[in-house]
Amino acid sequence: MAVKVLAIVLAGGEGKRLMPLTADRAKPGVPFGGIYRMIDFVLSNLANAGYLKIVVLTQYKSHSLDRHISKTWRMSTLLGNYVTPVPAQQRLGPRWFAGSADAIYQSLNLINDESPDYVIVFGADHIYRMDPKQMVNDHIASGAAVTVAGIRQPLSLADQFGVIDVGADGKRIRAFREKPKDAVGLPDAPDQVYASMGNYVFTTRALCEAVSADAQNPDSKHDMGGNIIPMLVERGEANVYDFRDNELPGATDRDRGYWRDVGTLDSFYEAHMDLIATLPIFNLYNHDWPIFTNYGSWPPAKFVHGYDDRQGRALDSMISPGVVVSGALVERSVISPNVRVNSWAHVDGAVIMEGVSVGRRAVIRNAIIDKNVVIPEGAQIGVDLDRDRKLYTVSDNGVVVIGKGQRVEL
Ligand code: ADQ
Repeated sequence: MAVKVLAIVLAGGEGKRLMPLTADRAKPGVPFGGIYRMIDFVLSNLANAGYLKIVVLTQYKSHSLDRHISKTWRMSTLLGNYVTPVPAQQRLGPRWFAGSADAIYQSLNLINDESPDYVIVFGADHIYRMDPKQMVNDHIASGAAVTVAGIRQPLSLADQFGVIDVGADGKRIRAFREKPKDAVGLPDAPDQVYASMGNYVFTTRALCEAVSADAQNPDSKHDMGGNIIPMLVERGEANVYDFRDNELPGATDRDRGYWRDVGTLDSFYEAHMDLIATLPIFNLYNHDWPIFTNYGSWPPAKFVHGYDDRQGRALDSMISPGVVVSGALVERSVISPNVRVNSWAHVDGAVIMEGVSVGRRAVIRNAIIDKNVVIPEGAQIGVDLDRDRKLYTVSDNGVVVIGKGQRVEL
């Protein structure tokens, strides 16, 4: 008999370090790569693997995320398939920001209704391609209670991840520490740690028991990485699945094993720059493992007024439908639908979201511009960072970020 699998996507993250992009939307709902939202990556990975019973647990400012899910991820219900956003129900009392394990505890009824053999619990804010079926098969073969996806990451980032210590067999997790400040490197790579990707496969009964026991513990933060995984590691019931073992159809030598936690403005920006290289570090043009989305009915992008001293063109960039580049030059940028770039403007190294208008002679350099911002004629963004710091958010690496609805001064 076929194995029954339910997928739970944790999409309640607040994404404080992505402010102002998360000022009025949940982190998994932040637009990414011109036409996508972050959550499209995990949902596409699940859908491509044939896992089509998906519960998306939302919480923080989930309105635009809910709208995107219901618009984009409507499935045929004929075969019992669904992608359903489920808001937090606060069953543990009125503590709005109880953690991800609490979110699952509150959703036990959904698990009971489906009675799956295994439950996939994946995060919603990473940019990557992965075939989860290979991880599920690995989990089933091992007989573990939980399998955690692991990937090598720089030691300097250890305090942002769950850090995994594996036994001699390379599979059983000996110790798991959530965001340790004093991590040490791996024996064969002192500048790296083995990090949890925040993606888990559980045997259903083990998950239900673990979150139920955790719910009774007043000292717990009710967090998957902070409490549930360490609990199962202590019992010797947790395994790791090495992301390097995931074989993806259509992957190139360059983008095999690509995974980015875009938790900060700089990592969000850099992940966009990974898309636009001639041989991209992350290749969106892999049709064997498509990333699905829905961005409305825009006409094709258009480039006009490329004569006299005007340019009317784009280079090393991804330009979405509905964009008009009129007499302006766009370089090294990712531009979302319905953006207008006017004559003599120069956009270089920018991530520009839907509906932005860039006025004549404006200059935008190394910047992220959120939806519908109006850049007035002659404005300069990313040219004088001291000035920008007084008006906008500027990341550690000097990327200028202008939030949705923010007014741009001349
Ligand atoms: P973080 O991402 O820092 O670390 P967390 O903030 O709990 O952990 O977010 C994990 C996922 O759960 C995200 O997709 C988030 O949107 C979601 N989420 C958070 N709180 C939620 C809630 N109350 N309801 C629903 N969803 C919620 C985690 C792991 C680490 C691992 C990193 C990898 O804890 O061990 O290394 O992911 O990025």
